[in-house]
Amino acid sequence: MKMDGERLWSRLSELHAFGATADGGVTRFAWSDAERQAKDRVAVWMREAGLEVREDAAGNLIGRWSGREPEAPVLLVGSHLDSVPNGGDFDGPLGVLSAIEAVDALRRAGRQPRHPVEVIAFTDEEGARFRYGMTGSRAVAGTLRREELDAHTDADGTTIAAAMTAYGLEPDRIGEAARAPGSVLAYLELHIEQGQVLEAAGQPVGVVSGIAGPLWLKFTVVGRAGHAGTTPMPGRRDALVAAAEMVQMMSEEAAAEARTVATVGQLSVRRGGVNIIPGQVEFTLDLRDVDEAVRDRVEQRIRARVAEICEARGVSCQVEELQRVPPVQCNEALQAAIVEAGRELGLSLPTVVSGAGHDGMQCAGRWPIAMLFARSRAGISHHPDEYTSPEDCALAAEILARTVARVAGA
Ligand code: HGY
Ligand code: MN
Ligand code: MN
Repeated sequence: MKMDGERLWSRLSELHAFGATADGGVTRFAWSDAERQAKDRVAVWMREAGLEVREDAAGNLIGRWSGREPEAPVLLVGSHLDSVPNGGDFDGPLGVLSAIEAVDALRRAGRQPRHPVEVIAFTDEEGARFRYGMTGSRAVAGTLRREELDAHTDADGTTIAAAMTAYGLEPDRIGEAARAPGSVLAYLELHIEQGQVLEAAGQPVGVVSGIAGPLWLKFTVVGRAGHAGTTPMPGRRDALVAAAEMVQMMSEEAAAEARTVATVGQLSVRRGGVNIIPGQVEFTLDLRDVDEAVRDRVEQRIRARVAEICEARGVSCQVEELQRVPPVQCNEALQAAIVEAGRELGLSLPTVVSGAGHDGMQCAGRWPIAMLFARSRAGISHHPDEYTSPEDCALAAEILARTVARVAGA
């Protein structure tokens, strides 16, 4: 079975054009024109690979290969095409394009799977626009409630529902994207590692054992605005100084644990001015651990210390939960299938834990999921410098193709 690594590489480069930024990254938000253009291009490639293409009620792009038993449970293989602001070319697209190459390689080898295989490009995996995320995979898992589409808004106050409507979808039909448990055999995803474990081990590909769960919280700190020149330091209720102490504390609380990570990625001063004491500050926290009990313990410590800082500085703080995704373990049998596929190529794949969240987390309770990682240079991701070599991309795609053949019965 021969993987067309060159075509995979050229298609990865071609997708860069959709949402390209001035400094070499991509910004391709869910239900945006850039995502639409990328999906239209990928749909052509899906059809060229002999797939029947459709978009579901959430806007997930799906290419179906019916297989010998069209009524059998479906093997879903894919990733996402949306990105973070100014992200890289590999986070998501590598998994979608490799899945298409896997189907094409199997077809060219005259193989036909027993189970239907569906290549899927989930929409809104990153959650970059609405600070929610994995919306397309939640819809497929059947856990996304219609009212959630009105609850999350972007920086302009546009709801997910309004963005979907503008994109040509009908939010009221979101339930039609759900897959009945039993209708899906498994979900497989090839993704870049976005960390440095594989590179440090000198390994091109790894099999994922578990995925850390992201908890996203929004903190709104309210103090008292005032004149920067006439207000003495004692007695100030400076919302930004309080927030700064909280941010420092959150980083310290995470660092005190073995694997917990905490990131404050967004912070804004409401009606801020050079000569105004900040009266209100909003910031986000992304807190993760592969062990949910540890993550919860750190979360409670952070909440308690936020209250202490409020008390000490005479400010108040409102905490809003944006998303809480439990960590998941990948299916053992599927991991073994990936390891076997690697062995066919003379590789003994290392096992890695995913610090990044992925769409499979939303489906883990409904059907088995598994992932394999391709090495990331210097572990850089969510940045224009994100890079995986053409050789590593092609090798990982080859292992994905062999795993698909094994699992789908081709
Ligand atoms: O945030 C994440 O871990 C993923 O990139 N969505
Ligand atoms: Mn990402
Ligand atoms: Mn991703």
